[in-house]
Amino acid sequence: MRKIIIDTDCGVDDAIAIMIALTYEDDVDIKAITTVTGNTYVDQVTKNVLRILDFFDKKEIKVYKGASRPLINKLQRGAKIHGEDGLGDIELKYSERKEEDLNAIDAIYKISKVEKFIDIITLGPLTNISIALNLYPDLKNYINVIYAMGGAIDVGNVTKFAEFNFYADPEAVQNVLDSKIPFKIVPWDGIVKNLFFESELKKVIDENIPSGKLFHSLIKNPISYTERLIGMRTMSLPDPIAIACYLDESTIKQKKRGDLVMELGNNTLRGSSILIEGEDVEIILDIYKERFLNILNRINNLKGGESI
Ligand SMILES: [Ca+2]
Repeated sequence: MRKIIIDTDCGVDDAIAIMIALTYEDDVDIKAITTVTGNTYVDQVTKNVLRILDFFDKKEIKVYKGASRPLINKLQRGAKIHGEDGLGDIELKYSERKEEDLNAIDAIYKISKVEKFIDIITLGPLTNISIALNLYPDLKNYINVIYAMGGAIDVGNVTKFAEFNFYADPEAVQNVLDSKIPFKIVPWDGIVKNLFFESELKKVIDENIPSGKLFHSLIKNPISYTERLIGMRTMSLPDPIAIACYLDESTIKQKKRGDLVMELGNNTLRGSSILIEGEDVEIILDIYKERFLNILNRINNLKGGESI
């Protein structure tokens, strides 16, 4: 069984990605969920993860709070597409649970060292992983792969050139690249091609069961936001696609290898990931949409607690 840590800045699509991961409990052992500032601030991110886990009565999964800000960049949060609370401001009960006493950075090290070997799936900025690698240089020996939603090869979503997770903390990404830990990325470009219509998501996820109700209330805010922008009731699902590619590689339609260099200068390219000749990074470029929708459909099997 694969042992994983999910590192997240839990917005709407992270929450859906976590829900997908919960449906793979026979294949993967979620050793921890670690949190980081990104879509929203880390305190809220941590609360959001606990809210989602509580809903599905997964209180055995431990949550560790991580970095409150990027290494160098000024503190900033993601787009309002995720609402004020990062989860689209839905009425989802707050947990009475708290995160663990241990912080995310120490947890990543400790769990990786004990478990030998761990897969880390990152759905937010790479700040926690970077600090952990800095603090514990031997950590790299205990990680199989870092599987990241992040980066942009051609077109970004924050600037013309940069994708949010990598843009938010580019030095952290460069630290991870320098560590030479096997690194696989699902960049924005590979995902942007796949906008999902609300109507099509309604066919995939049953609105009349608790897990489906949660799913559809989560996507409401991003879909309305996208409608205001482009006039179509659609949304992108970057984190769910990234975790689906990790959980079931047959989702991947096209990938290639290369090296990445982060642009770290204070210029208009800052935070962009530049593809150069090399072999170090696997870049997932496209997916089979139908296969992904089948994976998303597993959310219907999740036993939710109370309906919302
Ligand atoms: Ca995210």
